[in-house]
Amino acid sequence: MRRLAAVLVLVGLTLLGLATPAVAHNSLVGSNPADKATVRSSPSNIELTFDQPVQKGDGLNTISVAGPSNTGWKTGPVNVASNVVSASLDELGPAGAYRISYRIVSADGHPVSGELEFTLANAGSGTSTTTATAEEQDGGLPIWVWIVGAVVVLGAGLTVAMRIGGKQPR
Ligand SMILES: [Cu+2]
Repeated sequence: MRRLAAVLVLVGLTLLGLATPAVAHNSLVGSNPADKATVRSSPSNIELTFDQPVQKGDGLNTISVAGPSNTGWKTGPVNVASNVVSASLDELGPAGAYRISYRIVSADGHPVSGELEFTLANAGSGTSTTTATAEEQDGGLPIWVWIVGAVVVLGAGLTVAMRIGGKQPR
């Protein structure tokens, strides 16, 4: 019975922990271009609208655009006007699927990132800046994953060492 109570408390705390960020963090409520939209020509600006104000600051908020074949496309400095985050966009190139990746700092100080997609119907005259955005790799794995990984590797190493040690009769 005591164990069951402990499990229920744990489940309750876990649910609370999962539910809290959704309430506190900013969430995207609209954009231009809209997610999954098809645009006739290259948009000159990207605009993301959130449900709460976004924190201003140098380098705090980023918007990047990737195109067909993992090409990168140049965006201007990120502007924050209350709950709207925007950046200018240089002319795009080939027609096809483009992806907008953003990372912003919520009103509560936590980072929020996400992606939107749009399709360019008519090719523009622009040229891509880079292949693949470095942005995405650095946001990938939180530090604790590396720590847990290191502990697992260490544990496995110790187990192997003890087994080898145990097999030797001398
Ligand atoms: Cu938060």
